[in-house]
Amino acid sequence: MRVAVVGVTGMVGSVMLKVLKERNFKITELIPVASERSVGKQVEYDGKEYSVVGLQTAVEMAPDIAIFSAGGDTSLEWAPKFAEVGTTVIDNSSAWRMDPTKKLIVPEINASELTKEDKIIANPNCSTIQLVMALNPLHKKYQMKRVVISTYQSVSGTGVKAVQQMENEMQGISGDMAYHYPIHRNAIPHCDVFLENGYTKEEMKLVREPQKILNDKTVAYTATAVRIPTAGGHSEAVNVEFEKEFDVSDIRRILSETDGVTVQDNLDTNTYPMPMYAHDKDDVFVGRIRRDLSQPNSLNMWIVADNLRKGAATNAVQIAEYLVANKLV
Ligand code: 2RA
Repeated sequence: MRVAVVGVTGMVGSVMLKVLKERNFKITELIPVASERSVGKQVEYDGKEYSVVGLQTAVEMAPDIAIFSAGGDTSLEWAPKFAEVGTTVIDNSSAWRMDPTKKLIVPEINASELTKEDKIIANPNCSTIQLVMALNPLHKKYQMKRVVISTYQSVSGTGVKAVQQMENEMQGISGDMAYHYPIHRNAIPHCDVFLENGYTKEEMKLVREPQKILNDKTVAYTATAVRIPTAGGHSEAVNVEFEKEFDVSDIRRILSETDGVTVQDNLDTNTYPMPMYAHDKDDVFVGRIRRDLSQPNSLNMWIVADNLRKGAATNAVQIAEYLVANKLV
């Protein structure tokens, strides 16, 4: 496969290369793509050096697959140009996610929707992916009614500038600010931009994307997204109300048997998921599973995953693997 990685110099882009190598994705030619200011930089992949090229050059090379992590504006402008030359685009930005003509894919849930005609495929938001990985098997058996999510999101979700701000503040160094406020020893209830309805864009992703991925608009979602000074991954406190009565031990069994999900839930040994231990892993970790004593048919759980891996790069590579395995590219 001739594979372009667009946004190769960013945090997700570098994790993308790592995951492609780890999973031994069969690449005959890697095309590292970045903005004009990075053209010519050298990128090492699988023991070989590759020169970064610009977007127009990459389009003219017509790769089989282009995995984008370069922001929504770049994707809106350039994904269609790649598609026109026959490239299948897997995009990590929010640009195409809610477009009714585009598929929003978590391979373990809805990869079977994909066809040869899908030339621009949307990768869901990181906090959405880890959420639906846990919700999907439970929804199938107990039919969700309403989901309340509070997220505790790593600074790595914002990018290099935010990680640097946190590290500077930890060392008492002043520097560029990725956020309006200090993040060290703080929690900022403001991920992405505010909308007219008082939610942030990040929160509305958690309201809308799960309905599309699980193909069920009858389930109501609400969310509060908070940035906290961690570097390992995103955490979510999730409350789910089901239509049907459930047994907590059956919830644990279902999650334990779900590919891509690891249950870490033993209060006797203080076992529960934490971002520090989810870092650089591909599974979605679920713990603190317990009945919500305040209302019938309701459950609380805690979900943690590495937002750069299953939340972005690994999910995108898994989509590419599915496309190749099913001869859709
Ligand atoms: C964040 N999910 O964490 C968003 C974008 N990566 O900021």
